[in-house]
Amino acid sequence: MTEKIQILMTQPLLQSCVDGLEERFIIHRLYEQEDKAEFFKANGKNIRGLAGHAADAQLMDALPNLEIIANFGVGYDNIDTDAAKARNIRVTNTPDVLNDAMGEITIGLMVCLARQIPQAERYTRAGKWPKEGVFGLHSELNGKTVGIVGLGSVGKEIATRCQAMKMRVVYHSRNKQRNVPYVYYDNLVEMARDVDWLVVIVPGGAATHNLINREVLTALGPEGMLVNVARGSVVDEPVMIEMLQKNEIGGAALDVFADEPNIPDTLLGLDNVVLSPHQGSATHQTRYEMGALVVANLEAYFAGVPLLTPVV
Ligand code: 8YV
Repeated sequence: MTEKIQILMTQPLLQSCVDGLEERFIIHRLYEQEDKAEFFKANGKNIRGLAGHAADAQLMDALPNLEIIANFGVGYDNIDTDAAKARNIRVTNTPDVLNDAMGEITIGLMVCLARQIPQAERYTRAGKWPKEGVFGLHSELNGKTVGIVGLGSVGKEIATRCQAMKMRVVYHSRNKQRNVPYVYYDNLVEMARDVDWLVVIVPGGAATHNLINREVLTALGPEGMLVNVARGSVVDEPVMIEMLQKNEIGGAALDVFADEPNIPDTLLGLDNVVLSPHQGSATHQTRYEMGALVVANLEAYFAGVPLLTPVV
């Protein structure tokens, strides 16, 4: 009987994913190791695969026989792909299976922000309705223009749902896409100036760091609404907070933050924001599919068949 391949889990993962991994591989849990240096000394050489959300060059060096990193997530900005390439390590992610969940949460956040549902809920629970009267009026999505920053597979799901909300959709991305019925802007600032809503869904990483900066937010303006379901790093967070405080942008619905899970107190204290703790893909069915893809990629690699969703 051939020996089971050894896999390192860098973070706790969904139980169905862990079960799938355990069926096929020997699993080591890095997050349970008190003495990591000792752990690497004893096991580092035996580990051939990694499942988790993050891997830097230092971790790769501690695993000299690592062959594949299966990222639990579509975004792989926490994986040093250059370091992986240099060491001949393959990298996979979990695209597409989360597109619908991402589309849904984006619309949910937009409706919450426009209609002030969380604020109204807080008002109702605090018993203010009988004491202070009706909650007040707010805006709606219908008839507004939304600019999508990053029209990838998730961006497209957001776009069709925005159309269902009777919004006009335009987009900005590095290149104009063929067979897309939305107006394209090659200039992000110009798009921000022309839209009521800006929805950010580009990959994280150096190329998009602080893409949504003061100039873009100033163009979006005091009535403009920002939605970030991508990565906290894509928005200049201190600038966004300052502009929200001064009502220089209308509001923000945020699922992602610069230093998760830490959110600045100034942001937590604002009433023109809707905050969500990185819940974009967090549904039972989507996370199950993401976990299954992590297992399937590792299985394919060690069976010597093509990877299902490679990035490197
Ligand atoms: C998850 C994500 O938060 O897929 C991504 O890029 O950000 C999310 O789906 C994460 O990867 C898994 O916990």
